[in-house]
Formats: sequence, structure tokens, C-alpha cells
Amino acid sequence: MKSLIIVDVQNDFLPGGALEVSKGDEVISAINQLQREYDLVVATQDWHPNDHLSFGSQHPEHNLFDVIDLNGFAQKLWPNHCMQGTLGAALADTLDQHRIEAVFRKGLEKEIDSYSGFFDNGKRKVTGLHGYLQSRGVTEVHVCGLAADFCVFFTAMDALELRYRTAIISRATKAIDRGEFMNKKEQFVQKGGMLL
Ligand code: VGL
Ligand code: ZN
Repeated sequence: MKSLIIVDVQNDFLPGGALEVSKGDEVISAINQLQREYDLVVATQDWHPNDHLSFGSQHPEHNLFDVIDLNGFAQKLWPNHCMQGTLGAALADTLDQHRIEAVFRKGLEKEIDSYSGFFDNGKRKVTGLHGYLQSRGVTEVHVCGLAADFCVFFTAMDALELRYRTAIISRATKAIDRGEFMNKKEQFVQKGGMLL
């Protein structure tokens, strides 16, 4: 069984959104096309309380995009984004959702960020995605969506760790920082990941 994991295709990551990924909207038609090739399609959704500690607004002594120590983890400070229940947090309405069987929300806990669709950054809690995929007999996952250098990358790395055959679909993802993604792509391939 092969599953497509659509990561964080949410308004805030699209051009004009709070944490926009340049050309992020261009992945949507590719993702809509791809879905029919999979036995199972699932999605993730970044879903933060409005006082989430990954937000620069909670740390007035620092600048946006600074990296600080947050409870022992390096945390990049983001603009407020994907706040629970806002339009920015909604999945893009141009994303075809009829084949998405389940959506796994992440980043709900104020104290810790969650880039991966499987666990928070401290691996304290699971989202349920792994259990769901296992219960459906999935052995291979292909990851797409936004942003390539953060949530797509960390989801794909955890999938490898969890022993799925794992690919990132290059034409269906875009990075916040392309240089950053180049480095991370190398790490992913070295760990056994495939680029499609
Ligand atoms: C993401 C930064 C903060 C992502 C989420 O979806 O890649 N990046 N929250
Ligand atoms: Zn976030």
C-alpha cells in the first residue's frame, strides 16, 4: 500500500499568507493530479493556538526568524500563522479534498513546535498518523506540500525513521528557503530517501 501525505497546504503558506512560501500555490495543481495514483491520501494541518511559542510575537526581545532556545530545542521564530480556526489555517480551497481520508493536526501545544506530521519536535507526542498508516497496511509514503525545507522534510525524515519506503515529490513541493532545502535534501537522500 502506497500513501500520499499532503503536508500543510494551507492559506497561510500560500502567496499573500502570513508565512508565505514563494510560488507555494504552484504545487496545488500537481498535488490534485497526483492523488489518483495512490491507494490512500492523507493530509497534515499546522494548527496553532494564538499564543504559540514559535511565534515571534511571544518573544518581543527577539526578531522574527531568529533562532532561540525553547525548552531545550532550537526554535526559529515565525510570524503568527495557522492559528486554530482562522482562514489562514484552512486547507487551500483549490486543493482537491475529496480523496483525503484523514487530516492530522499538529502544533497544538503552545510549548513545542511540530514540523513533522508524525511527532512534535521533541517526539513527546504522536499525531496518530503512524498508527493510521500502519492500520491501513501502508509500507510506502510519498510526501508533498509545504514547506519543503520544514514540514515536508521533517515528515519525510520521520517516515524513514519509521521504516517506510519514503519519497519527496520535488515537483509538488516548494521551500521557504531554497538553499536550506538543498542541504536538507542531501540529508534525506543520505538516509535512504528517494526524490521523485
Ligand atoms: C511550517 C514553519 C512553521 C511548515 C509550519 O509547514 O513547513 N513551517 N510552521
Ligand atoms: Zn507552524
